[in-house]
Amino acid sequence: SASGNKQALISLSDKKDLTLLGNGLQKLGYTIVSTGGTASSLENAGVSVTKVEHLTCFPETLDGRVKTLHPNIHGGILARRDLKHHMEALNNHGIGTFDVVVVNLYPFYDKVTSTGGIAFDDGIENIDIGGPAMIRAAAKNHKDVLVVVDSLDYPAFLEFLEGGQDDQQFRRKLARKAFAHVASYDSAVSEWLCSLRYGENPHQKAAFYVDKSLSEVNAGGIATAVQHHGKEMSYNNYLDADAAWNCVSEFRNPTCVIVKHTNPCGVASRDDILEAYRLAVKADPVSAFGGIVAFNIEVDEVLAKEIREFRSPTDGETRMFYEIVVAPKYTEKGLEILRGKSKTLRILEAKKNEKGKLSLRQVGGGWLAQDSDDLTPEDIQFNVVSEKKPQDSELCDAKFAWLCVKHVKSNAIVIAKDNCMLGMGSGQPNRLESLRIAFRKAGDEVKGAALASDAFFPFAWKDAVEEACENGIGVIAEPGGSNRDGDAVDCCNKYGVSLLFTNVRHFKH
Ligand code: 93A
Repeated sequence: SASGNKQALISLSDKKDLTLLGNGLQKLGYTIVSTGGTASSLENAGVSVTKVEHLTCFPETLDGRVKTLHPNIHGGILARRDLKHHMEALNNHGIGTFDVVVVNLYPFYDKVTSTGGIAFDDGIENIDIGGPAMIRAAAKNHKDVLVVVDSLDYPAFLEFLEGGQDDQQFRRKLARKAFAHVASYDSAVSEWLCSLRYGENPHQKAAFYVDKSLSEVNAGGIATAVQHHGKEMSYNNYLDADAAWNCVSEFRNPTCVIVKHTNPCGVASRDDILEAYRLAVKADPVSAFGGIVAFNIEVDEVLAKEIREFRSPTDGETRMFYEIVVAPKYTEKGLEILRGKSKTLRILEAKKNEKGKLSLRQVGGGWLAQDSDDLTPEDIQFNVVSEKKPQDSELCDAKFAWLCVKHVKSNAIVIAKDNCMLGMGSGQPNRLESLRIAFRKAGDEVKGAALASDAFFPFAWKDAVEEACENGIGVIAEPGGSNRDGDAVDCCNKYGVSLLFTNVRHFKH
């Protein structure tokens, strides 16, 4: 040090065994330099101490965020004792060297995992910056600076100083421990930052992890979406936004998809995106309320206004409310208008998902992995197996319904016409029930519409296919492959309905 005394820098959040440490160092003739709280504790224990401020000639500032971040501190730790110009630089600035650095960090982990949790801002304040900087500096210069981060090491460390023998192995061991300590500290911060408010329900803790294996250039999907506005994304928000974005991304023409609880409840494609949006809402206005609205084209001023103003078709009065709008792009004006819809509305700008990725799901004690379901209608043959051949428009409707049904939970039935989903039935344990729900939702617009089924009609084929035909469906698309296929064909022939087999199934469990 400047005075010729050896100097120790001590800054501890956890003051356990501080007296042992302070007395030990004082007995060995060390000058002790400390931050505010540590200095007070040492003084109370009768150990003389110099305050850091005395060296920095600067008060601890920004509520303690800046205490030790100063060249008079870090110069004293980092200077190489074997380099003349380093030591000259210290001399010129009146900086003394530190031989010992003892630091433990703000108890970030304990704070954020404490029962009842802590507010986000409190978590942030518990991220230690100055402490890790001192620890890393001392560990880097461990050849000449001893670094201690664990009170359990105090006795061995004091013994080492007393012995007066240099031992680079011991110094290196402490340095390694110091870097490991800082690394795990930073990991805890990083993990905490990816945590969500809660999981599917408020009593479930949750976190969001981004897949770093995705290539930087193509990394798309909800994980990399930019949030322009609105409340923090929740666990369910991510699930629903993902479902909406995956579905809308499949369409080539301007399309709007509305999702509720991961199922599309409204889908429409139109050259005029305003009309597509209105139709998607109208498909099921009750479900659309509080849903996620996704577009596959830019949201401009006009569309944004429509989203902001559109009134629920259920009463013609209440403005529609949404959790999230997701689109590939927004105009400045469009964004501004959407921001004005509500404080909470989450506005996401997403890039297309990369294809050919692994999809993972958890079951008790393990993981299920599979390729993502990337098949599009272009990859699929719609083979006519009925006497009646579908008209071009019917084939078009069947393909549209097929794209929709892929994104509906099994058992999935979709009824569509003129690039618009009229009704859907999802998640029922029997296909007939899904079909009946789809018809109920579609109302009386089904004449000549297309019906898509994510899997073949098995045992209950007769009821299901017959009901579809009786209800006036014009074309049915299904994978085929049941040993009752012949009966389905006969039934469609009886009613003059077109039947298409795709040989492809789109289960979604
Ligand atoms: O807020 S900080 O990141 N900024 C600093 O400059 C700084 N210097 C030391 N935290 C800083 N510390 C930390 O303060 C130490 O790591 C230690 O945990 C704590 C000790 O403060 P006190 O001695 O006032 O109790």
